Amino acid sequence: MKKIKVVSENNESNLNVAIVVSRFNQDVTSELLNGAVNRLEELQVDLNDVTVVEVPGAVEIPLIAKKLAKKQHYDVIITLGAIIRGETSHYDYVCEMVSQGCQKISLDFDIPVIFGVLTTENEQQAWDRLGGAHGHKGQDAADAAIEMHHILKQI
Ligand code: INI
Repeated sequence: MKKIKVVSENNESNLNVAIVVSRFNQDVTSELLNGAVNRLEELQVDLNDVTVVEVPGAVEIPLIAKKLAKKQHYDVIITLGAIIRGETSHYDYVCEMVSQGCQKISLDFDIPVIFGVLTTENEQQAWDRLGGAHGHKGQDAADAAIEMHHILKQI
């Protein structure tokens, strides 16, 4: 059995990263962004090679991710957002649109589109995933981006 070994050089210079972050529930999404950017920096990604695009809400993420993918300039795209359930079924539509949209772009354009969009029942569950009991999903998104980049380079 041959196993693909993921080698991280711990120096990710020349890695072009695009981050699409939504403003809806902005307290949460700014913390996602901080976590992702700090982690990229820790991994030696040159922040001059990181482009951040803000959009109004999670529904708007896929179109911008698609435009960025089409440029063929970025190695990975990280999407960040916070969808928090309200009293109506709107939550379900938003979740479906953004998740399916991101997956489609990844497969259509052969580029990792990391899904750092929180989908939670309430705001507390979101904070629990931003340095609380469930780690930090912004950092996790950055880690997943780097790992996917290395896997793709090796297959
Ligand atoms: N957008 C979010 O990013 N999170 C939410 O929780 C949310 N809710 O609950 O409504 C939300 N709605 C806005 C949506 O993403 C679009 O911006 C809007 O529908 C305009 O297209």
